[in-house]
Amino acid sequence: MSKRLVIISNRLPLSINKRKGKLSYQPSSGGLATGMSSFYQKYDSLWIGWPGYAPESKTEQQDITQELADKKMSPVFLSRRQVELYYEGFSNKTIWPLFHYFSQYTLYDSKSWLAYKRVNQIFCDKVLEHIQPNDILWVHDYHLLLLPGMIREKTRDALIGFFLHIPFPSYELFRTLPWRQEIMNGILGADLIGFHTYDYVRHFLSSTSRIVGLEHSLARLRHDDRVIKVDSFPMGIDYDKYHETPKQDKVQKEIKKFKTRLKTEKIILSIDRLDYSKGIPQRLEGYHQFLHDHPEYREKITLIMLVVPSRARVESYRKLKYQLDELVGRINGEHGTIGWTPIYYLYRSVPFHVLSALYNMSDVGLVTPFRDGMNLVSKEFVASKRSDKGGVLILSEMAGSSHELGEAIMINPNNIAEIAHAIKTALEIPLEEQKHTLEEMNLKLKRYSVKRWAEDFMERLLQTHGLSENLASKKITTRLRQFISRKFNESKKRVLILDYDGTLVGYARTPEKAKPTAQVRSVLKHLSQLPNCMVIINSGRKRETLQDWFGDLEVNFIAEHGAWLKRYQAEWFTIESLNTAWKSEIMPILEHYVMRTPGSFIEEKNYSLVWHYRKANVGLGALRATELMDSLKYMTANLNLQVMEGNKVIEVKNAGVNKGRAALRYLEEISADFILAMGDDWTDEYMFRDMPNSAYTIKVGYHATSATYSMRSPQEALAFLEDLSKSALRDSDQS
Ligand code: ADQ
Repeated sequence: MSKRLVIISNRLPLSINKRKGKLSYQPSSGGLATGMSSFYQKYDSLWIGWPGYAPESKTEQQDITQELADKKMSPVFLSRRQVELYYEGFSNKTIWPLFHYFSQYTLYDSKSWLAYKRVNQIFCDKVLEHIQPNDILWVHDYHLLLLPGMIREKTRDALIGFFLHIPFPSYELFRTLPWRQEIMNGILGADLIGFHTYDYVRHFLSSTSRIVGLEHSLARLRHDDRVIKVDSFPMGIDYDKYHETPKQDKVQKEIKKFKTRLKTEKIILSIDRLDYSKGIPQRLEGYHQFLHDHPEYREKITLIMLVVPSRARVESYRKLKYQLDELVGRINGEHGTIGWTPIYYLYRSVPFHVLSALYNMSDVGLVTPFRDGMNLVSKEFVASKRSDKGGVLILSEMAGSSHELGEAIMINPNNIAEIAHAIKTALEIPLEEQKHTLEEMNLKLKRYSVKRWAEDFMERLLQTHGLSENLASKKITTRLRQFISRKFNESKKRVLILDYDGTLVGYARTPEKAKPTAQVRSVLKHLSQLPNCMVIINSGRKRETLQDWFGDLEVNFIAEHGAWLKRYQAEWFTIESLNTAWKSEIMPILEHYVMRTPGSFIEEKNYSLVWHYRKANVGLGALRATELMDSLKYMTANLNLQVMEGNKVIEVKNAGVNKGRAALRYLEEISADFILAMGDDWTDEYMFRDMPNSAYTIKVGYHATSATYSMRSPQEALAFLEDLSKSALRDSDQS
């Protein structure tokens, strides 16, 4: 079956109007719709979303559904109340302000949260109504943060991508949301989570670690036996459209018209949706100051300010509108002359050819948001320029696009004087320099267009799903379990090599809690008492600890990651005599890190030193661990030592000592016909790799591994071992 792309976003890419009792449908040519257009040919497709229109009757609703089905769209109809609470409420009064760092506008209202959940559920139901086995689902933006998780709950195997078009805030802000855990789980339902910039990726990963306790490795998370990839995909624009349209006669006519009317030498352009995140008042203040500081420019320049009405039912937006009206009036009143208006202010949406004319004819693009996920206006301004003419972009460093358009004049939107100064600089940059800068920026925008962006996202989504499938393929099945159990019972000489922490028990935060439970001891006892069954506990723990916990059982030991061995009823011994003089050199480094990382501590073992940071602050611990790894690698280069990173520990020990080598020492002495090795962390990989091909190797936890099979958790591992001992007993009773 061929693949189908299902796009799910708050709004469908069209608007519906009713005039004289007749419905009309206008497609919207927003960036997203353009980005997706290349897939319409490649895949069959469907777009699910709210049509932004409330049908007046059931029949009208059916007519719209029918009409949209022909356009490969499926509408989600919302009641007036739902729009008020979910869209204007939770989406635009909670998530939008908080994610843009406007905590003063953020409302924490449980009623709108419930409506948000409800509407996400309605979207989910609509998706489930349409979904087919091979579909690729791509969920968009902050209105649908819960949707990936809701879909995942119903269809474990769905392939889901999620892209957030606005910033993801730092953990300090995100944590203020009372519903942070549910929102996080919602997003984590996706296989691929995309943001515009790497900063947002970082913020998101910091929240997953602190809120859900998920640690990433190279921005990959393992969650619920899936691999989730988090990555940045800076959204582009339809470059050719913006670059070519200004050539059209219609646009050129528009430009002429504007120029004759304005009569000034230079034009500065400001275009936004009406939003407090866009920094429009500060921009006006900057322009005001510029006019004040440089009277020589009066009557020579005009600022065209185009503002698109938006979210007019939300109070903070209405207030902003009054503020702008007042500011524009004040500046025009103060500086204007008969025949010259400093600010040409339009509060409306304009057709594309007018937009294109404005972009093309303006000398300076002034883009000063406080926060902006990406900001397409800055890209559109650059792409609409032809390099033979020139043009200068002034851009806020808080816009996502500032990462790509580094050649622009960067400003801090809170610094009015800097904005004023940037305007002066922009007006005076020599034409040659302008052309060169534009060329550089145009090149980047052409290369990473919105189509490339969408293709890139889709390609990565399919790859990530492949990783999950690979992981899933190692998952042990009931049949395999039974097979191993049968082999175990049939064998004459059986060896079980078992790691302890993370394999038989979960990781404990205190030494007291790390002790073996009665169940663990009982399973080990029964296994070790089976005829011809050798049990080896292969742990990183100190030999004294193992002796203390399991010394009374008929088990064998490997302690300290292979430095010490002990056969049942025999003495501890080392494989070779190891030199530990290096400890005095390494210890001061670790002590330094203990001082710098509250909560961390050092454990000294006979042949190794371990720095533990499980109890340190998560972010700080990870940061210090990276630093420590770097300095240790440098320090140990000539010392025949190895530095190993385990689960929240860094261990330094003599090279050549590892769990695999020690396990082989046992295996060399007996000819086993059944070997089972189980472990969970990085250090156990040595053991998995060194085992003979005939051995059954099982990784506990769904992580990348060289073991043949994976199991979910220590509970599952313990239950498996318990079954093994019981079935062996049954088997021996019967024979
Ligand atoms: P927006 O906040 O809407 O988008 P932006 O990226 O600048 O901000 O996109 C605005 C779009 O509206 C542009 O394509 C622009 O051409 C168009 N537009 C603006 N004024 C117009 C007018 N008067 N008439 C007609 N069209 C007009 C959100 C995030 C951004 C992110 C985008 C895409 O807030 O950070 O870049 O999504 O992910």
